Amino acid sequence: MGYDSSNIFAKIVRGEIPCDKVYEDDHVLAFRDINPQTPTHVLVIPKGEYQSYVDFSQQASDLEILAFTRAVGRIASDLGLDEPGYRIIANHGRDARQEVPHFHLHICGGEDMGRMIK
Ligand code: IU
Repeated sequence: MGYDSSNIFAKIVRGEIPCDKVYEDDHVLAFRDINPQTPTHVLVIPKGEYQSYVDFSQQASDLEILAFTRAVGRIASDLGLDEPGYRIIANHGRDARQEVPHFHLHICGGEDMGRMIK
């Protein structure tokens, strides 16, 4: 199944739907999750059309991957999460309950999350 450009994050990237933006560059957009699971909960997405982690990691250009990877750490730092720490999560597919079919990382922090994945 191919990428469905009608998904909500595609609309956010195109500026058709607003978001609570925390970071943007040519390749990356980050915004606060509408239903935060932790005191700080930010989603980081590539602007390119990738449904999943594997699509992104296999199909994106080196520049996109570098920009994305660097942005994630920088965003977490800018959110003040380096200490006492944060969790990065990517849900892939049904069992992980990926809801939005545009690759995204969750940055979660601001409380002790225990050892289990939220
Ligand atoms: P998931 O990894 O696909 O399961 O996570 C999707 C997230 O997108 C989830 O945490 C939602 O709260 C979040 N979200 C959002 O921030 N804004 C939206 O308009 C929609 C979902 I729909």
